[in-house]
Amino acid sequence: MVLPHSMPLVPLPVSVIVGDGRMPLSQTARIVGDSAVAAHLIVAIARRSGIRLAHSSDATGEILLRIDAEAAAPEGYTLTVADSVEIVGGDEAGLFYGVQTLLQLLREDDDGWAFLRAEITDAPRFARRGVMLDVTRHFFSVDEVKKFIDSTSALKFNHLHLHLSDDQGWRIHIDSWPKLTELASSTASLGAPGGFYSKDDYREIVAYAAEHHMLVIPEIDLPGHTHAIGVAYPELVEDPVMNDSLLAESERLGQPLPVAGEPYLGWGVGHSSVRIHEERTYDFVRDVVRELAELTPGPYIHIGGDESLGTPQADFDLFVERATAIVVDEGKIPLAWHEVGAAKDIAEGTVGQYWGKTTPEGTHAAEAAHFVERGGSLIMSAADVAYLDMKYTADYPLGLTWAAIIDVRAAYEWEPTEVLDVPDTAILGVEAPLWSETTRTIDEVERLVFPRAAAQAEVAWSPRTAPERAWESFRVRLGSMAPLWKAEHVDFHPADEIPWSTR
Ligand code: TNX
Repeated sequence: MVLPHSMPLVPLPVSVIVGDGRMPLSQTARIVGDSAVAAHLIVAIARRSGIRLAHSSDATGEILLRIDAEAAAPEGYTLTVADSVEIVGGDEAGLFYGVQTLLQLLREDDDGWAFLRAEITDAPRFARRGVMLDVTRHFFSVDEVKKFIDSTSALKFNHLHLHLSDDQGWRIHIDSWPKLTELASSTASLGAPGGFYSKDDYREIVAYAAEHHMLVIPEIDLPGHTHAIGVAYPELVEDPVMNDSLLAESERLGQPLPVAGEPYLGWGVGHSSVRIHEERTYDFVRDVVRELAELTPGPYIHIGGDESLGTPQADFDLFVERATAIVVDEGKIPLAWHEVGAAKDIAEGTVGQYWGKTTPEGTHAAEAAHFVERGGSLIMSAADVAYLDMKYTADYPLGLTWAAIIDVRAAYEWEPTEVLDVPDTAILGVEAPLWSETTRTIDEVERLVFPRAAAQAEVAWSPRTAPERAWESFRVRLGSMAPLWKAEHVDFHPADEIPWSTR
């Protein structure tokens, strides 16, 4: 009998027929086909096994890679491992994902390296499978972001949301407002060094992401989370407005309070707002959105909209209505955190990002639903399951706890279409955010992201009703990712819940 979790694959493919035994990886095997994906496969196999395969110079070889739009859905693929390997992608992305699956089938046993035999047909459930990296609370270099792209694209994530501005710093150069990076980028949380991306740096990230079939979504958080803008351009930002939770948390954590015009080193939220009744503010928003749109091949610009706690509701509504319209004017689709759905006249088609809990509280569900009423759709980032910055256990050294303590099982066991009362078709997919208040290095980021991002990858990719789309199967399959992560130097949290395998 074939055990349900007998193939070490995450996310679970649509259909897997387990084959008989293994196909040894021979030093002389040659790869035929599309060169970008082939080059990627050669490097990845070499890093895992030390065996460096060659690219075939003619049409013959043992590992065949090709694209056939008739043979598989967009982003889908078929993969056969028998006496040779064949991967047929429905498109480039599909071929890339087929290669990721093949790398999971590559295993070392007592007889050496081999591919497990299988016949797989696969395609994603949701078109949008995202991760977010907060580069404001702590800054991560271009190379670190590339490493993050490597490790998340291997799980078939196809969007990278970069949170580029917040109270603690502005991280992308804007030609028309140069003081943003000159004066407001050099610090981060708790005195950590800051940093920013030049436009060339940013283009390099976008291009690298594209090679890994990820679209970059830039976020400029507005109208709140804007203290840093005021460090560069004081005329654009109101004086800080304290709230009780900011005061209490700053006291508890021994963090400084925000002071107008000075870099903010704490991580309290809700104290800042741009000046909503100044026309200059909208010149600023338009310039920033225009320059970001020029750098962004993907359709979305994210304008934030969360936690504007000191902003009167009428002002907030006015601002987000104007800001979403500006994004549309500049040729992009606005994306915003769910609070923006409180405003009646947000631009039609604005996409909302829901970050409330799996049981919605207060006005969150109604705000999210309003995006759908305006012809938009939703991305699900339910904070009590999908937030990668929550602690695994109460005593875990990294992370926060405000939304929940999220062990791997909790991260896995949720259903994105069952949180809100909207049609299933309104849900574009899932995004797992990593907020970086507590993560000073990319290794620390990885320890929060892995393995829980793999849970979100499966929620977003795999068919909802497959028998193996269940915790008991997942935990065993997840355990088999350890040797792949080790080979790629991905730092992961070896959670007790998972039977980690060594090869
Ligand atoms: C809430 S989620 C925030 C962020 C924090 C995060 C920490 C959201 C849209 N806003 O400003 O970094 O909590 O978990």
